[in-house]
Amino acid sequence: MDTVLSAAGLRGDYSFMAPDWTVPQPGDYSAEDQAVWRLLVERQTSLAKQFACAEFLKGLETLGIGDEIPDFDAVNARLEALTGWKVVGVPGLIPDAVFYDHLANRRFPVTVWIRKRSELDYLVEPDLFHDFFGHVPLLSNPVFADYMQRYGQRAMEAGAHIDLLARLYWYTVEFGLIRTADGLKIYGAGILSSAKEVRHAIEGDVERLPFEAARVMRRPYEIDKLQNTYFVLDDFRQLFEAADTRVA
Ligand code: HBI
Ligand code: FE
Repeated sequence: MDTVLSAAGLRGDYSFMAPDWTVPQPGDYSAEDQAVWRLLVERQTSLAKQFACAEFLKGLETLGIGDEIPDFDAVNARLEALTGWKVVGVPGLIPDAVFYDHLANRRFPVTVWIRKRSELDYLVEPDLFHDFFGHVPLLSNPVFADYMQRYGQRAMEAGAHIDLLARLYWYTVEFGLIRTADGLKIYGAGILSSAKEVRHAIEGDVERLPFEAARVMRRPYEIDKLQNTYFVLDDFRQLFEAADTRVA
């Protein structure tokens, strides 16, 4: 799906972007921004400790993601040493092709603004908390980091088949589950950054299917609602194979 960019509908400030749509991280988050970050981190970290895969929790710790809005440069110093990835600031949603190009070059776009307190449980566009807390920890895991780059490379050459790859992203990077020695765990950013979806994905009356790339690519998805189908990995290496599945 191509992310339609009607600047009118988007929240961020797109007027100072570099040619690659990046912007510097603001240095002046308000006390209210910090308070909203802290509320979200405390809520989601306690859920993650119970329901997230070990690799996610290890990433939170290794990258020092805690009670204050992370400094991109400080996290990048650690992240680049681990997997060669870095976080870049963006005003919000950016065109698919630009997004994929960043992934293909081990740059993860992170929205630089954070939601309002009134949006604690839901907001339409991904904000700083969803992008950073949800997506960045697993970029410290070598296998997942390799998958994300390979995904970006494949998406750039997908052409008409981009919808199939968008589904792969949706059912893995955003809403993926994984079976572990400690039981069913979460690795998807869309779940880990959501208050409601964590228990719904693990304990809810939903469909949980074994991960199989061709089946994932055939399964449409709906945004803006709790999912009712999840795909379950046995090992992150399956993702890497999926990224190389020939799409027709
Ligand atoms: N832009 N900033 C940003 N973050 C995303 O996660 C994002 C995007 N643009 C497009 C997009 N995601 C989706 O279409 C992915 O499937 C590519
Ligand atoms: Fe996301």
